[in-house]
Amino acid sequence: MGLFDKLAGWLGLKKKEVHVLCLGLDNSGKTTIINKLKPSNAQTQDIVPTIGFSIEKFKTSSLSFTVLICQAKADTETSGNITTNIKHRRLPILFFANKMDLRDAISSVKVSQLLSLENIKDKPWHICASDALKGEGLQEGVDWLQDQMQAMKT
Ligand SMILES: Nc1nc2c(ncn2[C@@H]2O[C@H](COP(=O)(O)OP(=O)(O)O)[C@@H](O)[C@H]2O)c(=O)[nH]1
Ligand SMILES: [Mg+2]
Repeated sequence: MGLFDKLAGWLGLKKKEVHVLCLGLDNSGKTTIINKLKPSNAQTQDIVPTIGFSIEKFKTSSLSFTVLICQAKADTETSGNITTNIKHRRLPILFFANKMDLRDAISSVKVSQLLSLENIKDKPWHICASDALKGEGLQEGVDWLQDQMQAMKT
């Protein structure tokens, strides 16, 4: 990082850039969640099914996020490569138990039990119940992710 970039960072003009990988079943609401995190004038009105993968960006008060959204069909291969890549790193994992507004939705506690999240001991993780249509629960998750990312050295 050059001196100018560092100065801009110290002055709060330049946000720290972080990369996030977004994985989940087809139709689970990944694109809707990311879309809702963008400023309202940048949000898309019609969300179309993601073909292959999509790169999205949004900002929080102190970070600039670049999100890679993988389509679930491609996920097996991609996840394999990624798993090898991140297995030994203490990267934070944020889970959204989305579509909580649906009548038969199960609670985030139950979701974490079903996924055995308590077995994840080597990475910080957090689960939020969310309703991406209304935008509920998203901020809580992103605030957690922001704290985790800021705590990381690089
Ligand atoms: N009821 C409900 N529908 C949702 C929610 N989040 C997304 N959806 C809908 O689920 C469908 C799939 O969403 P999309 O973001 O394309 O899923 P993706 O395949 O994971 O990117 C769309 O019709 C969304 O409007 C939610 O929290 N509640
Ligand atoms: Mg999508």
